[in-house]
Amino acid sequence: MTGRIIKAIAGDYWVETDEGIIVTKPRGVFRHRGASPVVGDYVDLVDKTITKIHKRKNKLVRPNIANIDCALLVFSLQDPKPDFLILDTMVANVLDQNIEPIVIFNKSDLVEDEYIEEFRDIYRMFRLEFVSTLDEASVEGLLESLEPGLYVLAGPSGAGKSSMINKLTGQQLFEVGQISQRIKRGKHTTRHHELIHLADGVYLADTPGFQTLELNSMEATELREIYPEFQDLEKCRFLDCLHDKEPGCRVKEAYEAGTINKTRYENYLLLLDELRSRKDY
Ligand SMILES: Nc1nc2c(ncn2[C@@H]2O[C@H](COP(=O)(O)OP(=O)(O)O)[C@@H](O)[C@H]2O)c(=O)[nH]1
Ligand SMILES: [Mg+2]
Ligand SMILES: [Zn+2]
Repeated sequence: MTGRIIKAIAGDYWVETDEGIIVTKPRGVFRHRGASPVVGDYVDLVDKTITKIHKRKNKLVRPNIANIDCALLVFSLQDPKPDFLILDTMVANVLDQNIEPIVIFNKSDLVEDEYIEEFRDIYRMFRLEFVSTLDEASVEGLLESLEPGLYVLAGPSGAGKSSMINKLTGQQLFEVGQISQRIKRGKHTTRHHELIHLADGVYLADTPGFQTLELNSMEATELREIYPEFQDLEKCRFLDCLHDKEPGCRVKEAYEAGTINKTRYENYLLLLDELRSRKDY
């Protein structure tokens, strides 16, 4: 039988199958190989024992969850204003792990409509949502727009992640206005992970992810590939162009002509430099 792990507490795994939820233990071998199953894994079961973990599409460490489809990247429009370098870093990290980003600009109640249009333009290449956790209808609209899949929510401190999870789930799972993102579940929290069922087929990891806002290690050529707006242009003169100082670079031309967003491109160069500085030349 095959199923998906939706909850894990101290070595027990709750697996959702066609025949309902089955509480299982993994075979001892997994632990020895340091390859324990995690929430989100698709697994084979024989007599209430996990015998095989299917190949993962991706896996995060914090939270320790596999096969994530989509990341809800929460940024506030105001208080604090969004840091575009952090936003671009998170988008790059997410795409690098084969996760689709949805950029959620929160606190729309604090800004004018023109301001919203500006953001809509800068990030038009991604799925965008403008919401306020103070406006129930906007959060419901967001929820209704989510396709089936496994979601993780991430974003900088103060953006409204805890407020958002509470509104999406209709439960007071997190303290609002606290730096710590610990779920209110008592003391046995460290090895407890559970997917929250938001709607038909829509699951949310029970803790905000990507606590580190540092760029993943990746090749410069990979970074280049995850900018959708670069891919739409004509080919640069050199195939290996990193869109920096190379002659005949269409990206740089588009930046100078104003068809590629200034901040997006300048932040791309910063991220590129960051990757280069990590290499020992
Ligand atoms: N005006 C306004 N304030 C919000 C909104 N969402 C959250 N907040 C406030 O922003 C602060 C940080 O929210 P919180 O959910 O703790 O953010 P987190 O650090 O990302 O988990 C709190 O004071 C919230 O009450 C919103 O949509 N509009
Ligand atoms: Mg919080
Ligand atoms: Zn180029």
